[in-house]
Amino acid sequence: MKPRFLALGALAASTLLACGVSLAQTKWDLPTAYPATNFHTENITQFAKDVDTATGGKLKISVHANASLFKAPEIKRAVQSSQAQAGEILLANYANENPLYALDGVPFVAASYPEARRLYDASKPAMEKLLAAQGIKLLFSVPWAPQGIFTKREINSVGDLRGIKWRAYSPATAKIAELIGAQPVQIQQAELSAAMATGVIESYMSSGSTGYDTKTYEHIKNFYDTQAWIPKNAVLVNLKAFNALEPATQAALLKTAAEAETRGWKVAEEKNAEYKRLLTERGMKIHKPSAKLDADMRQVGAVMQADWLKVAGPDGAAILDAYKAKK
Ligand code: PCA
Repeated sequence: MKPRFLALGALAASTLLACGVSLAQTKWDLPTAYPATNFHTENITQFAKDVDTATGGKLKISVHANASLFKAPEIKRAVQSSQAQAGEILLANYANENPLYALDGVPFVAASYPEARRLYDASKPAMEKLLAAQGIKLLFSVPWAPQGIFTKREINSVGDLRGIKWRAYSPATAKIAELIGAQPVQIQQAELSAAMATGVIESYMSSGSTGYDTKTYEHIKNFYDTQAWIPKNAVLVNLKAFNALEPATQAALLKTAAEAETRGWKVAEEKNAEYKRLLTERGMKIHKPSAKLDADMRQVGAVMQADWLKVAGPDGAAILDAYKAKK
């Protein structure tokens, strides 16, 4: 019996080859730092499914959510060093590497979705060039929601935040703490619930989606909708891994990535309102900031913009000018 089976197996394989079906399959890991139910992760999971379909199963991407494979600040290096072929990062986390990564985290540069889109368009060529020099290709980028302040106490001005324990997720959110006299602690989203439960922090800036994902409403009851900036995540791929794909697979991947970007921007905006509704239902008070709080935050933003320009130099100024010219 055995030789007959072998012969049949060989026949099946040669038939597949004769039909032009390649059996080669590439498998990639894609670590992310946010939970599986977060809208970014859902979008990436859909992207991975679509890539599978579009490449006829030739490229399989495994999404590893919730910082299970690498912690948020490690994902970029993992992609750069081929420990993971792809990955999702929060650009603003890498502000200390290059000011370009910091730009969408500077308060009041781009605080509405149309502004965030224009800022993305204005900075994308330089961003792609910077990433390429690091052996990375940008697949797509999707925004979070406008950032507001979660705080235990009700506040009227930034003075009311002086001395409080403040969670920072990026160099910029730590800088805000410094400027308003709060005490910053760097904590990524995957550890945020625990940090609130143990009283390590009593305030932070982020979006409604993170407030919801981390069950912030169980510990903190106020959200001040300052709409200060819109940070973005980016899905990256190692350039060598990308270049190793067949041209048709590359094309299918890029097309699917473009679709994921369009879908991501749409869903981000739709979910912004929904997350605020969900937070309200769970007992969170969503406040419009007082005129004083708004003015205080804008002053913080002005200081940070001036600082950013100093560090980013003429290249940075050119990007900001291009963005402002599109306004
Ligand atoms: N959520 C992420 C980053 C920006 C956001 O809205 C966080 O808080 O970690």
